[in-house]
Amino acid sequence: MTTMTIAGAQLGPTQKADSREQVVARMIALLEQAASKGATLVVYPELALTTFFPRWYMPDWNEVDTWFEREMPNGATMPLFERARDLGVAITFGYAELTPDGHHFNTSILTNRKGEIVGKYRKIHLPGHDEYDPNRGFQHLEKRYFEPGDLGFNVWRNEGVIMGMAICNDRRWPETYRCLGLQGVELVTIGYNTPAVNAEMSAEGKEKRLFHSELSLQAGAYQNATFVAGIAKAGMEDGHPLMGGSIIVDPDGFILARAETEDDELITADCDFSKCAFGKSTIFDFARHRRIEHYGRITSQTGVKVEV
Ligand code: CDT
Repeated sequence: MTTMTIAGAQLGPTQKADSREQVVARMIALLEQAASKGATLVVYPELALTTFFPRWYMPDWNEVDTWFEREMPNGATMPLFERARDLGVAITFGYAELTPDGHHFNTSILTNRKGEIVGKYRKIHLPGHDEYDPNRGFQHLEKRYFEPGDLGFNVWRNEGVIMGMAICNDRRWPETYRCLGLQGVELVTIGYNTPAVNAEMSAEGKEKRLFHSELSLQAGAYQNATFVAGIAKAGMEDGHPLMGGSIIVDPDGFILARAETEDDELITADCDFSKCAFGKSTIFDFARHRRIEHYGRITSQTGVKVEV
């Protein structure tokens, strides 16, 4: 199969008091809308089942763990998996994962059209900080609540398409897309929760943040000749604004679909995956043009070293 209608299910805000069951009902409504438009894959945001809880400082880990899922699917999400299977729609969504041996990850799963999980990704680029920071306008405690992902950047051949996942801040790092591009990726799905303002720089607002998001998603798509779906959780959540701006991008970097609201909103794009071949066999034919003998610093050095 080389063509597929992809749906991005942007979610509006989810408040602290909202239950998983309430959110799953909204996700199912978007899934049904997607199926009625012929979509066979629905992409949901990062931490889709809850409010973006890393904005809250919690000293008590028993409280922290209430935001995590111990198994997937579970009682709350089973109706989503079952409806997706009945409609024949693959899904991908993010959630906070607590493993049986006590590890905490910011995770995303991918299913096939039978509702079976075929892929899992654990967020590698965790932004923010790990202790309460009184100098910030609000907290972003991902480094406190999650460990860096331990699964690497992988791809799966799912429903005839080579798919890879990344989560939110990963979309700003070219290494993310290139690790997937080197495995022939044709669709990268990326859920996100991006505050509409910068906690450390009050002058940076939504317009610039939306630009940076689009810039990153479009560049990642073009430079790796892949489709990219970047799908937001948006709107005023617990009194804190999250930007929307969900988009689906083609392998030339053009935006095929864009969300207009900061609410639950479905966007769709008809994706012809044969379009990935041109870039992959010409300007971004990695085998012919990459010069890995000069890229050693990428993996041997983390921070900047000025030596001149
Ligand atoms: N969820 C997530 O990764 N959000 C970040 C915000 C960065 S500001 C600490 C993002 O890159 O959108």
